[in-house]
Amino acid sequence: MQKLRIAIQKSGRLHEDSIRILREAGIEFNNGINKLKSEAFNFPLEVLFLRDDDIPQYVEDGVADIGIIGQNVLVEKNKNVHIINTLGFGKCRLSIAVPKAKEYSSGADLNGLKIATSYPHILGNYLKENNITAEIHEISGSVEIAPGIGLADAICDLVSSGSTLFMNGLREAQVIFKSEAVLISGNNLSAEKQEIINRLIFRLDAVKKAKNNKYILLNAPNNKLDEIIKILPGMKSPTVLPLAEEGWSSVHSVVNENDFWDIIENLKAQGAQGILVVPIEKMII
Ligand code: PRT
Ligand code: ZN
Repeated sequence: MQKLRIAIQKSGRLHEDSIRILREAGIEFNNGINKLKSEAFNFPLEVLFLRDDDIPQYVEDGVADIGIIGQNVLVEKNKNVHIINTLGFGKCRLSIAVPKAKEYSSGADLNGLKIATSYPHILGNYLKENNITAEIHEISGSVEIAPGIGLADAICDLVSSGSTLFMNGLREAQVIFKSEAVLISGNNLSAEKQEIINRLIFRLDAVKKAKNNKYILLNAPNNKLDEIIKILPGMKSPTVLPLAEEGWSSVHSVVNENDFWDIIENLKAQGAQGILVVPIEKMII
């Protein structure tokens, strides 16, 4: 039987979350400490541990079938691979930053500047689309120190909390790209490998849905049941069970994280009591 090969980051910001989502999908393997690859014990998957920058090329070449990387790397490397799922972690933005004291009101203020970055492709496209003429100075690391040492007038780098910019006397002027970790795939995979990918995606989706939803249990007076059921959509419809105490029922349902507090307030207003909310581990609709 064929095995699917997935490339994940060997060490760095995406390493742990990449391992975590595979484990949440029930796939067990040894992690990549001092290892180049690891075979899953209970799923037809082989995990390759690589530098994130190399993953798009490996997936394009078919050395790995799928991979987990930041969209920033995917777009910068511009390889012949496609996104099959977004993964909800590794969120950051690629931004142009200028020294704190420098005036910035629009992209036009970048004209004539020298901008240091490790993302020449994404920055180049942004400048072209916005008719800005600036010089791109490509450097591979410690981009944030470039203005301070006189290497550039501005930088274009990844930002999450903003504290690196702050500590280097820089100010975020313009977000040019928003990124999160994605699952990518190469082209022309065998039907057998595609089938394994489908199984993996099914599991990842079940985990994602579970995280976005909560299981809710409450006690409702029977004379308010109709109103309470209207507030709780459930997967099909809520479960209603009689309580030992006359005139009361126990209602069980699933609610979405986004509507959560509105729903709780409405339920209380309708006389619901003893409301319990519990996390869901996996959710298959
Ligand atoms: O060794 P390898 O090449 O595999 O790793 P790497 O050093 O190239 O990448 P790594 O581990 O730093 O980041 C991997 C991926 O994590 C990136 O490609 C992004 O998709 C994602 N990510 C999310 C980030 C950040 N947040 C982030 N804040 N990558 C880098 N940073 C850096 C940024 O470059 C800057 O130096 O963190 C600093 C800014 O952070 P704040 O919080 O101070 O704003
Ligand atoms: Zn890297």
